[in-house]
Amino acid sequence: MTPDTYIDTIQAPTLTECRMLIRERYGERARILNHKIVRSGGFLGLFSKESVVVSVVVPPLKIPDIPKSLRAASPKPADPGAGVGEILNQIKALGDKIDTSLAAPQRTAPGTNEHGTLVKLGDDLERNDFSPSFRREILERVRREFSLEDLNDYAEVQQKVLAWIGERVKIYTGGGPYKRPRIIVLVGPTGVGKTTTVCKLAASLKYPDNSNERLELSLITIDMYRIAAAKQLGELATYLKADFIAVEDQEELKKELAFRSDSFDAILIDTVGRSPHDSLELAKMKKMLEVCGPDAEVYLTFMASAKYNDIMETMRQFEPFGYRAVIVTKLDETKQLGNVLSALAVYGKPIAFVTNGQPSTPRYIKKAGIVDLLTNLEGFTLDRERLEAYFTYGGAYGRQNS
Ligand SMILES: Nc1nc2c(ncn2[C@@H]2O[C@H](COP(=O)(O)OP(=O)(O)OP(=O)(O)O)[C@@H](O)[C@H]2O)c(=O)[nH]1
Ligand SMILES: [Mg+2]
Repeated sequence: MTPDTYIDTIQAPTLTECRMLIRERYGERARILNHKIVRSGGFLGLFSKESVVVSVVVPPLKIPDIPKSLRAASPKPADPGAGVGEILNQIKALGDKIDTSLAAPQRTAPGTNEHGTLVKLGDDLERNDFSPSFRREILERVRREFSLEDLNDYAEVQQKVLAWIGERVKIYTGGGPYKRPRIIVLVGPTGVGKTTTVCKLAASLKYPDNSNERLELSLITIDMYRIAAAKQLGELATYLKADFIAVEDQEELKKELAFRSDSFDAILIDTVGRSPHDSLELAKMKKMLEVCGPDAEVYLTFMASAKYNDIMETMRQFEPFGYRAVIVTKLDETKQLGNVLSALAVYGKPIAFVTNGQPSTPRYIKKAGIVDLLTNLEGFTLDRERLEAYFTYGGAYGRQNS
């Protein structure tokens, strides 16, 4: 590199604005090497703003010994040809200085004509663990519904994509009016938080919102051998002045349910965690739960951090239980939710609750809400008011120009 060639960094809210600044400052001679998305400002990770940092190679005004190809204004990666070795070293050093945790891809992927927005969007979706087919579907729709010019507005593309993702997820609104007693059953793989969630549900049912009413609850576990579960439920039952019993088989469950049919408002049943691969045990448990009757509200419980394929397998294998909705646990343990949202979109199963903390108190369980779920997506800046309005009244994110 000649002594006068140097690297500059430009920061602006969007890539388009960076380009304008570069052109203003250097005309056509500066070359974009890479761009990265960075976040700045904000409080506790909230309200921070994304901006784009572009690094450019600025050659001297007279550059007789630099190959012609390097002078092109198009943002191709640096040609590692004659005389640019040093530039590459500088770029490397520069790369270390820029926050790469939110690194965006090259605007134009090498060897493709893909618009930078599509490349970045694909990356953002991948970073959030959306399944490959879900990502493809979203990118196809963006290609179809956005003009090349509109693609330059990444914020707007994001809002629409958020709306489309939200459209694919159903929130459980069902239930009520319930037959008394309500029978609530939680099934799911081992260790996902079923027992803890039963406790949270019981505690929130006991003291309904905005009411002085106190419900009569019964807690039943069919997990007799799990001392910890029995202890957890037993202690909660004492605290809530609820009934608690452990049953061993279908006969016993049937008898105990019949015995309780008149005296309780709700019966919550905690089940043994079962691997979705253990078809035999799953079939046994399904048989046992048949005595709960067709009105029983069965919920499938799984963890937010489970892999997409595992969630798909779980949803498939537990299908025979006729679960009405899912409960997604341990939202506090992951920043990615695309896995969950993609699987829910494929299965069309509604989501009823999310849990977000170990303590067995109602504070750590919430009714699921679309915009809340979308808020969990990393790298997406959400216009909450607009999305809330969209999901309440519909319409604002339809096809462009229609
Ligand atoms: N971080 C976090 N941990 C949770 C949450 N819910 C449950 N846990 C923890 O997950 C672990 C397993 O919880 P359990 O309620 O015993 O899970 P389970 O599904 O009943 O497990 P098995 O009965 O063994 O299948 C415990 O350490 C819980 O404290 C949650 O929302 N967030
Ligand atoms: Mg348990």
